[in-house]
Amino acid sequence: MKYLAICEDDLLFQFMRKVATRRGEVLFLVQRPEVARRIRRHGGSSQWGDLEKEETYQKSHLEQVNQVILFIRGLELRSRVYLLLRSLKPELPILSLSSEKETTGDRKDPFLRHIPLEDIFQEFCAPQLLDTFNRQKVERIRSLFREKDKIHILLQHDPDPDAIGSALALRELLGRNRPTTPLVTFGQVTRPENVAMIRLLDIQIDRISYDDLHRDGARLALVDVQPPYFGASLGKVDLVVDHHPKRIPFSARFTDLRPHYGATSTIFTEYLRATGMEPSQRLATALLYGIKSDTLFLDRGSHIADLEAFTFLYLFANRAMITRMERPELPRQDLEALGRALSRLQLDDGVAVIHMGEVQREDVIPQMAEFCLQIEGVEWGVASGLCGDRVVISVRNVGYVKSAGDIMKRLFDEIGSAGGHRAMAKAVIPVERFKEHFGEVSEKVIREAMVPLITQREEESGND
Ligand SMILES: [Mn+2]
Repeated sequence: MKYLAICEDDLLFQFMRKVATRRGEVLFLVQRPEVARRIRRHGGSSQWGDLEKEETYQKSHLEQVNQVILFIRGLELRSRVYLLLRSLKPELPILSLSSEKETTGDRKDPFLRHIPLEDIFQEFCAPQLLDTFNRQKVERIRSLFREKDKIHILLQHDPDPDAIGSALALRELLGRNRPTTPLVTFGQVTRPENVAMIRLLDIQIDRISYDDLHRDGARLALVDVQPPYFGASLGKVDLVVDHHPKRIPFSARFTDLRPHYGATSTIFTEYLRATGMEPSQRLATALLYGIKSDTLFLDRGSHIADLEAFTFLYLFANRAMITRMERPELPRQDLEALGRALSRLQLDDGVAVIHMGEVQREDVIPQMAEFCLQIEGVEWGVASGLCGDRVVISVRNVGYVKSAGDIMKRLFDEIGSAGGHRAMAKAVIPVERFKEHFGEVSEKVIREAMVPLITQREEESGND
């Protein structure tokens, strides 16, 4: 392959030096003899001449050239050189570099490729700038804590994969471990996928009370959430790294908020990359799952940064394990309880109600409610079970119907805790209180309490 690089000075040579001196197949054609000499002094091959004269190209053996790289900044000279080249060799591939978007030659010329210089910067220099920016953030984060400090990494009430992945990454960046830097929450992990995640990756999340947040001088770091989320004051907050917009003001010693990012895990992946740390398989899996679930597989509100972080993590992560998290398995005993319940399944107006009796693991209940939605004609899935001394009821619907959260609140808020969103809700009621109120814990009782509220038409049920 023979390349001819046509340029005004040796800047292009500096860019291409590695290729140009190693392969020796790039001839630099410049206008001034001193530039040609400079290129030769650095090991390149060069010629000089008037770029607008045909004889210059004859001397460069244009007939043997396979490709031309054109790097002339002035638009007029560039156009004249382009036209001359075209008249000499109509099908010669030309790559043109310039600061304009597209100017040289004919748009329809199939053998002309144009690369704006800004794209080259974007591709190769911008990541470096981002790296130095992130490295500075990491230095700042590390300087926040002293060695003997205990750090609580506080997550939202029902920690999700993005928060969990981010918390693990923060711990890694600080070079710390579980005892000195525990993950804490005021609530607990409930979604089956997230329960599967912490089980498969052996992640411990401790429940904490407001009173214990700063016990024994413990420091406080928040990831994927901001202090106002918690309602009550958290005391002194050292760090907040999040991708949600700052709606309510708060103060912290260090904040890094990037609302245009799809996931907090993306920010932490950038931190890790910038410091040259290779994530362990466990950490990469957690972060990858965090990005994947928060962006609905790079769909919702995602950013090019999410895609780059995803690509980086993909190599290190255990993808088979992510598949297992997304399809959490049912424990055997619970499967039997489920089989019995399914055989009795009765549908009322698109509502499937299943009572599983005693279950080993609470997360099979929401999993079951979700499963019910896959049955033909079902718009609502209601699953319940007994976990120790509590009745747990989980509801899922197709989303464009009444609010599941409202119904659960109306029915169970007085005797237990109940709530949720339009499409998913949950109630937890002490068995004794449930019995006092409904007589017994059975499918029949739950069906009779819930189905009328679900199927009642809006106008009958008032304005909700
Ligand atoms: Mn998030």
